[in-house]
Amino acid sequence: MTMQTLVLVKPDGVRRGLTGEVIRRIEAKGYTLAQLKKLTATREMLAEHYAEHEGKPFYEPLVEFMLSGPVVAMVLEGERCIEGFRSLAGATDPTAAAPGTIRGDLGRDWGAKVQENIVHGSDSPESAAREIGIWFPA
Ligand code: D4T
Repeated sequence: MTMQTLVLVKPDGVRRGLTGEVIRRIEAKGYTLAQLKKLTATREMLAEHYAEHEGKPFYEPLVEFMLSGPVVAMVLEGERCIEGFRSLAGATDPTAAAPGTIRGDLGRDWGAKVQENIVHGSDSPESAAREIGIWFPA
């Protein structure tokens, strides 16, 4: 089966008008956009999506941030697209993320309780399958 990954342009990326720039980088890299939609998440979706972070100090700020506006959700396809998109996105902390990456070029620390880092990408085939089920239910 073709490898797939879930990508989100988070509320900061959508608010700042960076959706097109993120898609441009994905397409320029050569991955296929299999599905795309704009939506506002619910608390239920985020509780599932971020279950691994429940109880951490940044969990509540993270959920509030992800509820603060619409996101653009995408399913990408392509050989090794999970690691490929993580490489395009760069490190979680946008201050430390390498220049040339989405977070390194377009993100910064705004002094908030949670890092606003523009995009999310699944980190394994298992996460991708689980997350695609949350954002694109059958
Ligand atoms: P996502 O999941 O958004 O693609 O980001 P990462 O895979 O790079 O990071 P993550 O799941 O570890 O964290 C999810 C989300 O929480 C924010 N965060 C994370 C934060 O504000 N402070 C922290 O210490 C960590 C670990 C950033 C992304």
